[in-house]
Amino acid sequence: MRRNFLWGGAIAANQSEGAYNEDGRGLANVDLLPYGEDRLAYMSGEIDSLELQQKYYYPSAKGIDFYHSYKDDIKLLAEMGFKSFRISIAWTRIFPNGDEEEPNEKGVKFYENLFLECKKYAIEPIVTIAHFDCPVNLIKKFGAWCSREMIACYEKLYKVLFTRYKGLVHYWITFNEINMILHAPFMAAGITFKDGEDHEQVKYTATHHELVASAMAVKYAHEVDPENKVGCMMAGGDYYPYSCNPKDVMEAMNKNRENLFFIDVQARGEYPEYAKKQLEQKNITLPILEGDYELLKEHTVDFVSFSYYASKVAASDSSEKRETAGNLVKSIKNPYLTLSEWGWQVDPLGLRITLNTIWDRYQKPLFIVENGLGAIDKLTQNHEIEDDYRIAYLSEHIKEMLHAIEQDGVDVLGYTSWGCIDLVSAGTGQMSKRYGYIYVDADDHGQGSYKRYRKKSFYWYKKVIESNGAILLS
Ligand code: P53
Repeated sequence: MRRNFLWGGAIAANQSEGAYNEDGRGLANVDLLPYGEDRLAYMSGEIDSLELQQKYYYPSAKGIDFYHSYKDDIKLLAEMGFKSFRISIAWTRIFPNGDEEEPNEKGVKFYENLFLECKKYAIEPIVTIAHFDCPVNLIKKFGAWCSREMIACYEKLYKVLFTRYKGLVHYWITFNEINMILHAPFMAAGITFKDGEDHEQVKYTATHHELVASAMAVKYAHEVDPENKVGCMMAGGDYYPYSCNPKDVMEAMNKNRENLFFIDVQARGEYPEYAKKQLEQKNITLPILEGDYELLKEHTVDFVSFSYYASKVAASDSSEKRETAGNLVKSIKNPYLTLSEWGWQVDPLGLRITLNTIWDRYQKPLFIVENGLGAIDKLTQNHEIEDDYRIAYLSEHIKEMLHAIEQDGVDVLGYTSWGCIDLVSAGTGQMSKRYGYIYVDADDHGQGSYKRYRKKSFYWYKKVIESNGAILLS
């Protein structure tokens, strides 16, 4: 176990800040995801408009009002003993249209103040540069990441961040869940499709641009400050074969590669042969320019981070097997596992397995930057929340992480559980799908006092951090 293990929690700008049009902030793809049944269509790029519409309620507009309450919120995190706090930058606070010459000073200042607040409590910020955000102007102008022009806009963004926050931030993540572009292209990367377009071609074109942008960011971060550590981030969780039928094993291997492909490029610095072959077979051509391969090769990431909510199951013939509900990343139901209230499979041992898979493949320090249970909480009249189910979920998962570290020798930098303070769900737009140690009094329609209350898990996690995890193993 590392001496300075980075215990903490994670949030993202668009799910927490709110204040979507304050202090010069511009509109982003993530603002356009409505609450309700049309949300999924929007996430996947079936969009009828790039404007906000009267007929919808947009939960990100208000978030949990973190933009105004961050000082009090960070104080609560400090009370739990947080060593780290993962946040993300709202791109359109820094560059409202994405292509201005100069950044929006008010936006730059907001994050500076936030980092100073963290510093006050010796909390290390872990900063995701793009957690799904893409300025709407760049979608209209260029078609987002489908265009190479995006790289220069992203470059502008990270240059401001690395120079202005030098010394305040040491851990950076270039793109949140970079593989999510395959499953929710509009939410993850601002991608919309034109009629007749080959979706896979579009997605892998955008992917190449993101991978190049990511390598450029790594390069620049190291130039500005050799203390900077830059990581990639994938939506993790291994696929298991449904059975020992070699066909199922092969299918699981392919499914795993579909996700690991991104990290193979970011951590090893080259397109793996299997990916080149598969893209070729699908007639997909990558928009590779001279110098791209060298850049990818020379500027690999310092650490590999990932989210883990569940393992998944793959079968060569899935027709007769039941799929699980709820998650964007499809899986067949695993008969050995229970499900969360949202139909996500619960598999603590799967976290140890996933850690080992990634460690064996890359031999770079790992960081679990998301993990947690989305569940319904009941606020009692005394403002108490007895979230024993969450404590059970988290302790089982953290225990398996500790086993991976202590018994398997996996190098883990830290653990930031998802939604340490309740926030808007990315998948559903709900507030009622809660992950936090801190309850936020708000409902799915934006009604409530927005007051914060400590849950039972708050006191539990404080003890976990205090003991550096030891209380879970005794
Ligand atoms: P929610 C599923 C759907 C959307 C985003 O998800 C996802 C996933 C899980 O892989 O990824 C991450 O809020 C994401 C967070 C998100 C979290 O999972 O749908 O990085 O932004 O909130 C949890 O329950």
